[in-house]
Amino acid sequence: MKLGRAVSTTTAVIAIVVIVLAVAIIYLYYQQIASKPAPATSPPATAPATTPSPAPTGNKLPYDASSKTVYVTLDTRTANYDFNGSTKGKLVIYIPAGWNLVIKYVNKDPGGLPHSVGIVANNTPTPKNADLTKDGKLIAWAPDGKLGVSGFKEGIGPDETTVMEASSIQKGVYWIACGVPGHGISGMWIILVSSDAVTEPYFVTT
Ligand SMILES: [Cu+2]
Repeated sequence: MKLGRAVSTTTAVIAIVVIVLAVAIIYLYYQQIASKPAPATSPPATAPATTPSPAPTGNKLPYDASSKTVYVTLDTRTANYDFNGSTKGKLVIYIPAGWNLVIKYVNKDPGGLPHSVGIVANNTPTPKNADLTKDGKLIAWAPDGKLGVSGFKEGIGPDETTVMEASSIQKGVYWIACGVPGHGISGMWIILVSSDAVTEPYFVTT
């Protein structure tokens, strides 16, 4: 009886020790898991989608600050009524308010059409008339020569060059357009912005 009880007691003690150890091991095991950093459940934070793009600085245009004059060279290089490859307002020229603008225009139209260049204080967002002088006030144009406004409508032939000079362009938004009948309404116009917010002339294409 005594021996049996002793064995039984020893067994019980061993069992308790085993249980305690088991509990301790399990406890330590879960402690270890808990101490590990939580796995990432989402990708690292990236720049928010709403981050604004840097403001377009545009492409600088040559100018002379002392005479407040901006110099632009335009051409027609396709048979699609373009200025420097752009049509329908997709080229925008920005100049400081009140400055002068000199445009050298070269007609390289491979289709051989005559073209001109002029600044129109437009009263409609896009050309509505084949005759652009009916869509606003023409404030400068070339060729002029002795032709007057008819120079704007007749234009220059292929491979010819003309120079337009506009003085003290008041702040506003204008078209730079071809005055040969039907060309403006076909897309041959870009945009000129004269603004107090502009300190150095530049252009953007869209
Ligand atoms: Cu034209």
